[in-house]
Amino acid sequence: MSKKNAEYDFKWCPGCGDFAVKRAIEVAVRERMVRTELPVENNVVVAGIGCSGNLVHLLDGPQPFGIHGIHGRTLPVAMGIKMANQDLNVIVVAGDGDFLSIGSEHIGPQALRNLDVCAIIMDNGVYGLTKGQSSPTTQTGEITPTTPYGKVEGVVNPLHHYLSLGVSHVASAFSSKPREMAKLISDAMDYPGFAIVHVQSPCTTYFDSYDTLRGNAKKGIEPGVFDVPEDHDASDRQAALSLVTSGKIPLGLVFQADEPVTLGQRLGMAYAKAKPKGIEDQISAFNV
Ligand SMILES: Cc1ncc(C[n+]2csc(CCOP(=O)(O)OP(=O)(O)O)c2C)c(N)n1
Ligand code: SF4
Ligand SMILES: [Mg+2]
Repeated sequence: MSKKNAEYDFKWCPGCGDFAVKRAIEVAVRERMVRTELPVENNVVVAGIGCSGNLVHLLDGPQPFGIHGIHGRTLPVAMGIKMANQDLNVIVVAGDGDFLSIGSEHIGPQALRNLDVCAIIMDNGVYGLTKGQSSPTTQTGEITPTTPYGKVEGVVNPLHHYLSLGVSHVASAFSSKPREMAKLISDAMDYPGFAIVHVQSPCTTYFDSYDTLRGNAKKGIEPGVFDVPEDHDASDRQAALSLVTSGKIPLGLVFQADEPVTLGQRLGMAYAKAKPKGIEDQISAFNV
């Protein structure tokens, strides 16, 4: 993607929504670097496996740290990084398959811990990298290589899922609105706690959903997204739940818990209560 960083080169298809997500993250990271005067090395990108995972190669020029790790395991890796150094700005990037299918078991525990990371999920309703299989956000009945007679399962509503699991900060974005997305990502990075920005990021090759999201008057298709109303109270979980079950996808800040206590703070409080043991006590703890 970058002439300046040829060694990080990779390919996305023309029109892939992930281009806009990459740009929005770059804008948000650059803005944060200027505002906080922290170097690029203060940022770590933890990527899942998928077309979306290529976002680990972020900026032209100096790069943030990056781990292109294991499919579905971005959150455990991010937790390890955060445990080693609370001061790092950890950005998780993953696809709908990576985060909501194989990786879904990690969302609830990290919500309960309030792991202080910003997760950006690129939802294209499909497994893009492996050539178009159905994902948790593929519509029921959709024909894909793994569902030749139509998908038989129901569909995950990601925003509802995050709210139900107790994620502290939930925002929703669309790759056709990169400026708004950059602001939502910037706010999510600043938020002290588990923040998810769920992005509608269409796959132009296997499941082009631009028309269903943006709408297409010529084809008689209504937009599938709407802006979060200005009077929406993002601290109200019930209001957030109503918003995400309206039948269309809200774009903007959906929910934000007030005064969150992060995992780092919780551990700090627990450590303060710990009574350090001498070496003899530690060894005798292993005696049977
Ligand atoms: C443990 C494991 N299982 C399965 C795979 C194969 N695999 C690679 S990417 C992927 C799905 C990617 O879909 P998604 O996360 O939605 O990313 P996208 O390519 O759509 O951005 C799968 C199943 C893998 N690499 N590792
Ligand atoms: S296959 Fe889909 S998700 Fe992957 S790069 Fe192409 S358009 Fe993007
Ligand atoms: Mg996908």
